[in-house]
Parts: sequence; C-alpha cells; structure tokens
Amino acid sequence: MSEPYGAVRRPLDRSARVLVAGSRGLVGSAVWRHLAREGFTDLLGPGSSEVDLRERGEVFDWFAEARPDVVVLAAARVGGIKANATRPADFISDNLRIQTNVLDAALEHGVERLLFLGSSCIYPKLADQPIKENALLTGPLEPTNDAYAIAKIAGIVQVQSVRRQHGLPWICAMPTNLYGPGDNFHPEHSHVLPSLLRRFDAARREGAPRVVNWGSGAPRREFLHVDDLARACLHLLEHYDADGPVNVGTGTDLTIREAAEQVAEVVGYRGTLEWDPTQPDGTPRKLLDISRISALGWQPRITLRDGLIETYAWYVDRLGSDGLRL
Ligand code: GFB
Repeated sequence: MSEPYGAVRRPLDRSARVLVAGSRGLVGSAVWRHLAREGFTDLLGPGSSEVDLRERGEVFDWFAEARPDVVVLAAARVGGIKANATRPADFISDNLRIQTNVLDAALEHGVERLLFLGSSCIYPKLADQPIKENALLTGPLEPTNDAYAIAKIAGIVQVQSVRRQHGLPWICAMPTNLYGPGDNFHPEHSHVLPSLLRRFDAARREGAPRVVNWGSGAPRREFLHVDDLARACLHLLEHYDADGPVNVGTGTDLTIREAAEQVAEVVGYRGTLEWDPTQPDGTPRKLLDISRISALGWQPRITLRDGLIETYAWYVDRLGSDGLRL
C-alpha cells in the first residue's frame, strides 16, 4: 500500500522551545494545554501586552530574545459572521500583519518546524461538498468573510513559498468551525454556538417564551471541539510534511436549526426557536473532506453533544450565576 500524502514520522523533542502564538485565544489555549499534557516543558505564549503581533519591530525583537525552535501560529483576529461582515478592513489588515510578521521573524531566526492555522472559509462559497483541499482558489469566496479568507490564503501561500524557496518543512492546517471552553461569547461578534449558548441561557433564566436566532436556520455547518483540533496540530507537526494544507474537521455536519435544537436541549431551554431572515446566512454549506488527515492516523473524539455540555459548563462557571458579566 502506498504511503498517505505527506506522511512522515518526525517526533518533536519534548524539550523543544515552542511558541504558541495566540496562546490566550480559543485555539492557542487548547494547543498549549495539549502540549503541556504531552510533556512539552518549554512553552512560550506572550500575551498582547508583551508583544503586539501586528507590530513588526516588537515581533522581531521578541524572536531575537526568545529564539523558539517550533512555532504554532494560532494568533488571529477572529469572529463570527457579523464581525467578519461589518469589520472586513480590521480582519484583513490585522491578520495579514500578524501572520506576515510571525512568519518572517520565524524565517529570519531559522525556526525549523512551524504550523500555520487557517480556516475552512478559504474555500470557494459553492465548493463541492465535502470540500477537498484542492478546492482552494477554484472559485469565488463567501462575501461575508472574504477579507479574512484572503488573509488566510495569503498565509498559506507564504508558507508554501518558504517551503519552496528555503526548503523548510513548514505546514498548514485548515480547521472547520471551532467551539469549546475559552470561546468568545460576545452576543454580536461571536460564532454561532457560543452566541446560542449565551442567548438560550439568558432566555431560560428569564423565562422568555421565545428566542430569535439569525438567518434562516437552513445553512449547514460542521463543528469541531477545539481540543480535537489541538490534538490534530501536534499530530500534523509529527506526522505530516507536504505543501498542501490539511483539513481538520469531523466529517459530519448539521443545519443551524438542528444545532440550535441541540444547544436548547443542553441548556434546558424549552421555549420556541424563531428565525430572523433579515440576518445573513453566509455560505450554504461548509463540510470538510477529512480523508487526508484520517489517512495520517487522526480522528476526532469529542461528540457535539459532549462538547456542548462541557462548553456550557465552562460558560456558566465563568459567568457565575447572573450570566451577565461577559
Ligand atoms: O458561526 P457563524 O457566525 O459563522 O454563523 P460562519 C454560522 C451560521 O449560524 C450562520 C447562523 O448561518 C448564521 O446566520 N446564526 C444563527 C448565528 N444565529 C446566530 C447567532 O446568534 N450568532 C451567530 N454568529 N450566527 C464564520 C466566518 O462564518 O466562520 C469566519 O465569518 C470563520 O470567517 C468562521 O471562517 C469559522 O460559519 O457563517
């Protein structure tokens, strides 16, 4: 049998100095927890008060001092459909600057191993489903997040260019829609699952008879728990070395309406779910083909239901009993 595309066995030294860029965010904090659990002893994750990754000089000074061996580039300006649609200039500018600075500094300081994290929104709006990695740059993007997607595509091409020009084994992973403990629960700017957890929790506490969600409820989405992504990140760093990005997802999706029903059940909200068609639906479907990473030996482990229960518990714990502090 032929080897899977890009397959290698290249374990990372547990004493390697690893920069987790974006270590305070949803993805970075999960990657940090996973690496610590796996025995990594020299993790670095400067916060934005230490290094503003948008500032080139600060990033280069930090690299000169810290000299990491490995970089996981999980830092990004992220948000849900409305944040992307209303602040595209911030999304393209911040993300281009963050990733260009970190990738350039990593190159200048000879970082051997690097993983860049993109997003499933890099693929064309109407790509064939499930979406294979080779769908990249084959059609127009979803307009609600084209600025973010273009920045992420630029990051992929920069990593590929470094591979080609400098021969470094840097790689890219493309996660599907993520959720989990540590997510942003802002009512307007967050992604759909934290938004719904917060809205249904408030409605249950207030005894509201109905909640109104955005859009038609018909779009389909795939949701991956961020701890599953964190395992995938280390797995790819140790088992993958090729030019093409690698999708990371669950391989199954559901409608937003079905997702909302699951959230209502987890929260214990028994009122009516209504839909506001004046709000954007975004892309109709975004299901990743995960055969590339599956062939490398990674599978998701956390079901949506278990993940929602855990994320809701984290939210309630974080907020205390009044549910109003975020
Ligand atoms: O998670 P979400 O904001 O991002 O929205 P996208 C997913 C779907 O849920 C859309 C619907 O069809 C929304 O209209 N939805 C229903 C809601 N109620 C709500 C709500 O209260 N809040 C939110 N946020 N959505 C993002 C991209 O797209 O996905 C980013 O904008 C990124 O670039 C991210 O790629 C993973 O899946 O539509």
